[in-house]
Amino acid sequence: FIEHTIDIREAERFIRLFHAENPSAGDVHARLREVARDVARHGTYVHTFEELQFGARVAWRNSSRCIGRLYWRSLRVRDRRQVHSAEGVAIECVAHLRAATGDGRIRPTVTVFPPDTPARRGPRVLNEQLIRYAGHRLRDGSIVGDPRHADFTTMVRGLGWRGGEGRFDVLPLVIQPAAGRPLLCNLPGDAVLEVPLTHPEYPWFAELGLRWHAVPAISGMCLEIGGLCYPCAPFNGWYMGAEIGARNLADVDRYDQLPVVAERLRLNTATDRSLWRDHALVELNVAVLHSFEQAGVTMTDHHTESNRFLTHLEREEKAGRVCPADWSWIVPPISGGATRVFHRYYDNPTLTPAFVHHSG
Ligand code: HEM
Ligand code: NRG
Repeated sequence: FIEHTIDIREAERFIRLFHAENPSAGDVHARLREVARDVARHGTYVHTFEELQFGARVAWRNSSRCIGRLYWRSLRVRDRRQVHSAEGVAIECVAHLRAATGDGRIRPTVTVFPPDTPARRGPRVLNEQLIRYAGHRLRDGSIVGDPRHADFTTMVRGLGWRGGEGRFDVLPLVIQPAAGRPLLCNLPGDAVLEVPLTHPEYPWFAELGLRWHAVPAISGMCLEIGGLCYPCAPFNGWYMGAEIGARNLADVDRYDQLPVVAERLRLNTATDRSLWRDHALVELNVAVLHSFEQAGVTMTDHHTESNRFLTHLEREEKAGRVCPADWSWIVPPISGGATRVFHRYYDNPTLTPAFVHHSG
């Protein structure tokens, strides 16, 4: 269990950061002594709610791939560190989705489950996001649905899932408790808000039968705060339209809809130089933004988000902090050069607290 004993220097650094940014939080030296004692005795320590909330918010602030960080201070933190059982985790993930979706006015939210400790590992959600569409592999090798999740779909079928065969079937949650078998849990329909896609000018667009879920809720990363690792800390904000319109529905290895849209638009797909892909991309993205707007579901566009991000950078600099940013993730996947975030470089040091991808 040595590997789960936390690094006291990481703990100290975090406690000092918390007190530096929260001067009213009390005596830093007393807290440092307490933490050092707990780590010496138990190999771990317990965050106060205020430390946890601050740690989660700063983990968002430090997410160098995220263009949406302007509102990092408003992240809602649901403290569920007492919930260990797979059933309990399932119930709280569903409650997270209901609370975060809020009829379409999406609230950035994170739910924090128990950390890994020397005595016991924390539970995990094996899904990459709480809401994802199945990719059904047919006998001829083709895939119906989202090819990105074909392996995961095969895996949950192996665990006994008897799901549909459609293009947009929501996958069940797979929860791995500290000990014992994984639990499968179908998400109740009212916890999964979806938006059918229509286009403001082309009535035929609805016939494509495209849709997407309202809430991106990443569950495949752990939250690292002060040397502690919370392996299950699903978080969500809202979508930027291009994530759906320029990637999920457009990528050749995802829903690959550009040829379909281009054909309906009667574009010349015989030559790359007609820019049929580019034209189809714009109409698909218009449809995504229009449909979410009509459905009253929070969504941002890449121009607005690019400007907000530069406001965020300025604020961070004024506060005397470096804001880490990864150009290749920050620049949107369409019209990069038409957004201001394209035209500069960024510092990108690795900072903690942080959200980190599970390493298997
Ligand atoms: C990545 C936007 C909220 C943490 C991203 C990406 C976008 C984005 C466009 C790149 C995704 C991609 O290319 O696949 C937004 C917007 C938000 C938001 C519009 C609205 C509020 C949040 C919140 C958190 C967060 C609440 C955490 C508390 C992250 C992280 C990544 C990321 C960790 C990198 C994910 C990865 O490595 O796969 N965000 N975000 N974001 N965001 Fe945000
Ligand atoms: N591109 C992914 C989601 C990645 C994170 N994006 C956000 N996060 N907007 C997709 O599902 O398309 N967020 O927390 O809001």
